[in-house]
Amino acid sequence: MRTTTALREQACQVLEANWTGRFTKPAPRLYPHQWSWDAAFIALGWMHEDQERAQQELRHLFRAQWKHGLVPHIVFDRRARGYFPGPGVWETHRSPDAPARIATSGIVQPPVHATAAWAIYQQARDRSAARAFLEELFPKLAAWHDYLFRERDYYGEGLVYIRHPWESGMDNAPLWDGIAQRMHLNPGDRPRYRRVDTTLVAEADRPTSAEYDRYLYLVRLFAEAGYDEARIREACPFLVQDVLFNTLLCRAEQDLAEIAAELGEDSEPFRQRACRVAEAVNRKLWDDRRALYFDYDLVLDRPIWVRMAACFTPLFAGIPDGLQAARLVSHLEASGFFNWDGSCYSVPSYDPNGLGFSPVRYWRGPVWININWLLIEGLARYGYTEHAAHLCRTVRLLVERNGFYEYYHPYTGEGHGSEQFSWTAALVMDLLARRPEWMQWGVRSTRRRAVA
Ligand code: 9WN
Repeated sequence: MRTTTALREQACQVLEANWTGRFTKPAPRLYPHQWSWDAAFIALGWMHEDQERAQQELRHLFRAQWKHGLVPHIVFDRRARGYFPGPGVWETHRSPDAPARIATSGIVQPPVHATAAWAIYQQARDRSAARAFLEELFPKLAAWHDYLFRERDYYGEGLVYIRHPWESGMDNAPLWDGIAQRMHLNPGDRPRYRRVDTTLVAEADRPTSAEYDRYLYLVRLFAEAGYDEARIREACPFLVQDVLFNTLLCRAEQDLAEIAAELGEDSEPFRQRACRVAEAVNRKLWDDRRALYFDYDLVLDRPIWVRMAACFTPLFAGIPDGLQAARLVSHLEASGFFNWDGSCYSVPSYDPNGLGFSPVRYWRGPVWININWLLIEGLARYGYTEHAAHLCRTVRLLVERNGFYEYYHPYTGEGHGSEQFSWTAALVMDLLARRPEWMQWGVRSTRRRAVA
């Protein structure tokens, strides 16, 4: 057993090692640029250690914001090499909205940024610097959310859509299998490329080549459409209203309302938008019979009945009412996602009984710390403190025994993907700082045994 101080220091060393002087890389070699939702999670760790770096993380990302508000999922670092697909594949110069001097991708990731900015402000020791930071970021965050509602909630339902699996952050989740199968690629549609990821980590951990073909097919479609959202909407075979994305947007709108109020701005429009998203998630994505939230495929006009850990995350934004929350928690316990008895490190990314579950392949089963962090906060929000504490202890066990990996085997706890993964370290730092009693090694669950 390590002391809390030792664990915190080790986590901090991971962030320090991945700090480039301008932003923090998600991982030393596999991800050498800046990623959008990683930046927000990483800032949640830095804020306990170095307020300036937490602020710098988000500032660096928003410097690459497109003119119409889009925050790109990758901001490329000119000095870094060794990631595919790089700027030459994205061809963002085809869009009049892309920044002229900064190379970026042309898709987005879940909007966790207002949530991170508000948390940084609340934790800040240097209040005046934090206020200046909030004032600077507020219009950019508002423009980012405006872009999402304007371009991605085209039908005015209160739900935004994603147009690429990478936009969900859960790249090869079984959620997308049905859509991938519908994307019949002719020989001429299959882009020629050489992957780098499988030279850096085990091939068995990563998405397959067939999945990559489709990721790149979509990127080419976007580039050829000049990143024009109307043209993309017409042609794109992948248009999904995702539970996790909309949940994080709902929470981000709540946090943007807090920021607006703190700055003396009108917070009402943000509160109203948060309520609209919550209502729409409950109206369209909640399945009352199955007691779970499901993604919605806009192309086929039907739900995607695939059970991911992300299907439980509306708890994080306070979207379910008390009864729905109780049913969600019962479902979590009954389904194999959550185990009091230690038979599985909770919570795996995908249903352990689901078709195609894999304990090692990326978003098809392994435990990811960011999803667990969202569930911990969501369960705590509704008063399920024993459940939240149980997850905190399993997170601690995973990193203590195996290190700060990108993801973990749910049965052995073995680390997979990249080592020295930044958001794993950052979110452990956050839990150690804000949930110290739950992160205590050896504190037994008042209900049943923690993972042993
Ligand atoms: C593609 C950086 C990113 C995370 C994503 C994760 C993975 C990229 C990749 O790494 O995606 O965006 O190359 O596999 O799935 O959630 O933001 O850590």
